[in-house]
Amino acid sequence: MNLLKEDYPLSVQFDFEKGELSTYQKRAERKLSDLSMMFQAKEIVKQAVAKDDPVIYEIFYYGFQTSLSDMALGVTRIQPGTIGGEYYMTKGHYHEAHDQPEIYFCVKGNGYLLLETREGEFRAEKWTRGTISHIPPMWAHRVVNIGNQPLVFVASYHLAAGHEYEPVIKRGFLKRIFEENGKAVFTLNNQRE
Ligand code: S6P
Ligand code: ZN
Repeated sequence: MNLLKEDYPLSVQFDFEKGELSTYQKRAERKLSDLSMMFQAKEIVKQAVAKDDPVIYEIFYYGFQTSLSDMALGVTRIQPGTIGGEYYMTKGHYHEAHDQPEIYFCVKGNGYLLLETREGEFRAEKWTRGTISHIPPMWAHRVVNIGNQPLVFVASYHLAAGHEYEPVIKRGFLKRIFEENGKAVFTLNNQRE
């Protein structure tokens, strides 16, 4: 095989202190305004967006593309906090490609990985530092930070997976997680179509 420059091994560094990749190709920020449809308390969200539109999470990306393969790393750092009592979380998505799984590795913080199929199967995986979860194909996935520090996780996936957000924007997940007297409480999402 004739190796091209991109076909050689490559390593990147994760900074445990900061909870981010030291080397990344792209960094993205998701503010409350990017997530306004996701939270239950739409009126409170509107006010908070008008006031200071806080950053809910950031993602640091690194893509490894060789002549035969593509893999990506995404490090997500979710800030602690609630809006209308509901914990900060990622938007959540399905993969466009129906045969694409993903690995999530929680490296900092506490929370839940919520998973759901289009047929309505639902799972909530409890996360503490060190939990590694396999997300099978066809399961939507969202991470919720229920702690009082940032929750950081590393995602490993194929770029070919693609992201589909529409169904989650429309339906949300079966359950939401609220803070009640310092505890995480699951409630049924009553805004489903
Ligand atoms: C990509 C992977 C993650 C998320 C990131 C943000 O397949 O699952 O890198 O993109 O955690 O979540 P979301 O739902 O806004 O894409
Ligand atoms: Zn994904």
